[in-house]
Amino acid sequence: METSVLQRFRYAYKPKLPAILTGPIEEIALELGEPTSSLDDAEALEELFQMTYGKPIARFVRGKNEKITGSLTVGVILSGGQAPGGHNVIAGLYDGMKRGNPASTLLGFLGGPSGLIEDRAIAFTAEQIDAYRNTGGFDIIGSGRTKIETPVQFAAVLETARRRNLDALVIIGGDDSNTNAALLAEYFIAQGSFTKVIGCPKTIDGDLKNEFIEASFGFDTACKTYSELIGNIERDAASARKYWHFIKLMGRSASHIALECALQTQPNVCLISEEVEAKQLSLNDIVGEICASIVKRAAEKNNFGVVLIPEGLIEFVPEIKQLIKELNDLMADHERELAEIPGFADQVHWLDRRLSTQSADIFKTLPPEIARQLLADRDPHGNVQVSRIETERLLIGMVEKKLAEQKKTGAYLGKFSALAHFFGYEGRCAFPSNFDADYCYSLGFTAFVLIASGLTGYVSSVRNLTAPADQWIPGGVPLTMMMNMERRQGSSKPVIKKALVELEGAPFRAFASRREEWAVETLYHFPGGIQYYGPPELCDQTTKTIQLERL
Ligand code: FBP
Repeated sequence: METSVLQRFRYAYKPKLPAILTGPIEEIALELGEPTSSLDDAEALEELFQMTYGKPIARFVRGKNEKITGSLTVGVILSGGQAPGGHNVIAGLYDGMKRGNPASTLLGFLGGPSGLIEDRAIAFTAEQIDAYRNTGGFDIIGSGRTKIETPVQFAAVLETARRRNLDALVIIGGDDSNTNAALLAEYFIAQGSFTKVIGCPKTIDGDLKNEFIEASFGFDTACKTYSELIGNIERDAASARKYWHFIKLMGRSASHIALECALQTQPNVCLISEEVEAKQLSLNDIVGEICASIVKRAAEKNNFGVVLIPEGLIEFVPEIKQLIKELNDLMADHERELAEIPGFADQVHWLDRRLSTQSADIFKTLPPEIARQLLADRDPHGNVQVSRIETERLLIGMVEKKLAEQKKTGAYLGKFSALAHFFGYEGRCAFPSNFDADYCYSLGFTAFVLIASGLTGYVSSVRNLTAPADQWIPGGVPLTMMMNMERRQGSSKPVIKKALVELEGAPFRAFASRREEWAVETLYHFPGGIQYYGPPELCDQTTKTIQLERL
């Protein structure tokens, strides 16, 4: 395979590790704390996780660990959307296993959870691992979104684990995949299997975090990639002085990415879905906020600007949320009937008679292409695929209309010309920043120590992330500690709680304290591209979000 110059340099990069993981391997011992409890719904979860509930937090200390040098067979999967650094989790796990015992084998199951169900795997060689070190993407073994949920699927995974003689399975994924890891850990013990299960916190969305998981990997690189692009667009906007750029940013549900990019680039407007929901803002209110900035800037002859829109916004607008809920139910209950209705107009007519009056009215006022996108296929979890809904275009259309009305009354005298962008896939497979490269390698290595020490039902955790890497604190957090019960597709299910943007949190407060100024003035920030080589303050810093959260 031909390689770029940067790729060759990145192959040679040696990820930094927490100090305890760099010493003699047999001196990494475990220290277990007090029993833990779940976030909420302790009784129900204790009942569901009779074997694994309430385990103690694990940390590593210098001491004797006789188990660590045993030979192991471990399987690993990448699950869900790509996030920069996945290859380094695998490399860290592989290197840890080989340091423990050169005879150990790491199997990579292909295409995500379905590779486990169907038992499709490769045994990694040193050459393969070397060809993917410090690179973006999940192409080393691929990923997938299949959910392991039916008894048949659980039994198939158990069969794979038995056939392959797996000492452990590492699941690299987001909240749903780590919920699956918890269920599998419990199931394996209940079935008398010795296979351990360890999760790793992945997602660019940044919504798998809590006191012990300070960040999900990939968030740092993805935000830096988007922020570079936003900064470039801001400079173009300020140079050409003729466009308003509406930029939708990935993040299925939480607005962490939009918020972090706003902190890095200081746009004129950044919408935060969690605030929209908390204040029960309607689409018209949101359009009003954008127009207020446009009108004020136009008065200073600044007919240009930048608006950031979180991908999940549409689902947080109360009236649209209700509409989506009704559509989801109708589409689930009448899947066949609806599919047999030939034309879009007839589908709308069919829905119109079944939606509540308020939802039907909203549905009819939406531009046809947006209405069509709301009816597109759901993901395997039954969610609307928000990355396919062009919220940025919906808002541009509504803003245009409102400004035209304001022009008639003389309240607005400027010119409005808008361009729509969507940044999502551009950031998911970038070369991991030094932070993500180091963090992921440490997460993989930590997963190995947890496995070798005989733990199951844990997520690999590396903390103290705003300090230099040698001061990071590796360990394990029981998966049940991060869980509560939530209603999913009509019934109460154990799930790892998604971390949304907290309106009382330091990152949002930092943004809120500056946004009025940004809305009127041109105070753009230009972070530039990710720097991989140079002084640590340029290359190793993580996100503003984590820096503010850990102050
Ligand atoms: P994960 O939660 O699996 O990490 O994926 C997140 C994400 O990148 C979202 O930001 C986005 O909405 C979604 O994946 C897109 O999914 P797909 O890759 O299936 O188009």
